[in-house]
Amino acid sequence: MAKKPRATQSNTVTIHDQKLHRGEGSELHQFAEAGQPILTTAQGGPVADDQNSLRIGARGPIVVDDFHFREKIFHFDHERIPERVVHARGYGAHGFFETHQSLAAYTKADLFQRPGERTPAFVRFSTVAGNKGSADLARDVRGFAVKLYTQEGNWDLVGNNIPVFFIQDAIKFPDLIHAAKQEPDRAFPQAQTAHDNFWDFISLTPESMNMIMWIMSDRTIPRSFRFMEGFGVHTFRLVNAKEESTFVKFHWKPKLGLQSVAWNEAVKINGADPDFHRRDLWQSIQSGNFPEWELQVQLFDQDFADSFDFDVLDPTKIIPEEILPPQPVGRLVLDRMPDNFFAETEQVAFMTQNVPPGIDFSNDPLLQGRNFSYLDTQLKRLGGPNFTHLPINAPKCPFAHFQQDGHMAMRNPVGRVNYQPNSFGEGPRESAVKGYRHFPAEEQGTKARLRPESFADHYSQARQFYISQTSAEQRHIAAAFTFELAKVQTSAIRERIVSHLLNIDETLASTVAHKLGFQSMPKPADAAVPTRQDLHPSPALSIVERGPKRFEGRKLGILVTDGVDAQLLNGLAAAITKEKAVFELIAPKVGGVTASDGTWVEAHHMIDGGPSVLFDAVALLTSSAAMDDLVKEATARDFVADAFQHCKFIGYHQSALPLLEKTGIADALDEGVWMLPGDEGLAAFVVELGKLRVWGREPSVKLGKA
Ligand code: HDE
Repeated sequence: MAKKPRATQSNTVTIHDQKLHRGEGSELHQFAEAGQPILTTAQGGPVADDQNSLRIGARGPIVVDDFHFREKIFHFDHERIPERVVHARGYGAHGFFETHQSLAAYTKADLFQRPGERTPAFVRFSTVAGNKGSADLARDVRGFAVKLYTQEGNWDLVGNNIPVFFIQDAIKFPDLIHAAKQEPDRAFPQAQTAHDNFWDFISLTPESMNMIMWIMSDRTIPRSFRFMEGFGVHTFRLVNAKEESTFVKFHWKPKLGLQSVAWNEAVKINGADPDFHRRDLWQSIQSGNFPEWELQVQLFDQDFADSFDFDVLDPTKIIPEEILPPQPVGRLVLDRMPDNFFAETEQVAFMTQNVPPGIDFSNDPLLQGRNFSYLDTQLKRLGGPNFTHLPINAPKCPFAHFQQDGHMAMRNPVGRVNYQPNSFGEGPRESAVKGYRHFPAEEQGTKARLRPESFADHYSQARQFYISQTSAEQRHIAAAFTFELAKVQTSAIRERIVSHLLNIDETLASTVAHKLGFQSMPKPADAAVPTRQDLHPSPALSIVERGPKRFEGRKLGILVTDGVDAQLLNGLAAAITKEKAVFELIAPKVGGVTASDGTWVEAHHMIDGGPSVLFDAVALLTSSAAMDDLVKEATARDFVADAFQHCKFIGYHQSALPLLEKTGIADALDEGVWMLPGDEGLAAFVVELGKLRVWGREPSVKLGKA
């Protein structure tokens, strides 16, 4: 039987209340007997009436005998577990990692031995500061946590979409996070760093300057999880079968290139679709467009580490790819959404200390601190030590140990023996050959609370990041600093940040100071080490330089009206599909429109619910007859104005000219605004879309010339 009758059924049940309690041929029973399973309590007892609690008389009190009611409400009351203290809002998917190049020379880790080998994977992306229900497009670092279910146990590479971090020592993590999250007395702002506490802490923490440049760049407003890089951040070790160690940094590179949104776009997306990133991942996986990343490794030895300009143990520094080119190892593909968000994405427990034999840690103090933290956090969040019994956390390789009992134990040792050594020859034993052996690094030194001198340069790489950006990206960084600091009420904090910026780039500092209305410039911040001017720009640090070459994987929003030229619409739809991109139709009414050939075209959105910020480019396939009404729609004008302001490509049917005029852009049409089908044809338009943005337009849009 179809699901729909349930609602009707429940009404019927309410009306026939008395009849049900007597159990006389209740309709619920008829329903269940017609093919659906019978509803039961968690103990398996069949339920006769799930609509009314047990009471004395129709208007009398509820009685404690109602074990079904008690159990149902009890369970509901306990549905929530503590959200993650950081990275609370996240979204995950299943997939696999496929090794392409054997890394056997560097590591004995089983998953890297054989080209072609696939390892099951689960990945969770997240924002850091916001609570579970916050919006996707907050300006924030994105978590990029990968669990690989290897044949030698789970390997968790718990990374971010930015290769550096704010702090050099894990002991500062609670301070950083307290300052970044909502202020404790007022509980706002949520999911935002644009407030006094955050910038106060940052202004007093010069080691965060490199990270701050990344945070103020468009890296923190990615267009999609699918178009961002992931980084292991720390230096790790690979250890091979001869027990030789090589240092390594891990990078995930998205196959479809990097892409971010504009800040003004992010602000609007958060209102139009707070689940923008979730929906994007869901839609692409459900439609078979599986996101893919290449795993690349930067490998180096102690000699390189000794000769490198910065300390490889300092997590606020990168090793530029131009100095140490990363090598491809394999690919990560996400091809399946979880069956249940809570069971998998919420309960997945990532832990940096989960490493297989052949992968080891370096002395990065942040990494070592993390290795402490992640086990604790799972105990608190998941309520007991048996969280590895949850299917999402359980290894997918054979495992055997004597850990037993505890809350929710689902697998206890079988048999008499639960210890070793034992004289019965029962149970698992350790293996000196196959077991994990920590790299026998020689360590010595004085026990003290120390920070190495080699961690002291806080500005040089921040400067290098800035000078590696295109001019559009540099403008965005200046605008982001201005936006954030304009929300800071304490002027001394604003000044302190500008004093740091003076050590990074004077033009950036003065632009920000000017926009904030400073009367005079502060002095540059005291620097332990002067900023190096000799570091070369690293194009790998620019999103625009690492953008896609094609429109593949992107989304075109097509605004249609009654009378839309059917041939043009079909042609554009075909060209977009051929490009492996997708399109959605936006219409004055969500039902749809009648095309020029009389066919009915269903729309995906009404204009109000489908603003152009949700799309990578737009097309206006209107008709003259519909124009009078359309130009009067504020949402239609916003659709065009925003697309133009956000430097997007716009294709239009000539009938849409009045809409361009009403929007005030008819005089400003540039190479990004195409009349369709145009002389060059639709295929040429779609090729052009691969550029994603007309950055040359941006200065004029900002000056309000348009
Ligand atoms: Fe985390 N971090 N972190 N972190 N982190 C957590 O673990 C912590 C750091 C990262 O999708 C927590 O299960 C400390 C760097 C991701 O479930 C917690 C320090 C990087 C996720 C924790 C750091 C990360 C977390 C909270 C300073 C990038 C989400 C919930 C030393 C390389 C994983 C949880 C998921 C989550 C501690 C710094 C990435 C409290 C103490 C650096 C992607 O254990």
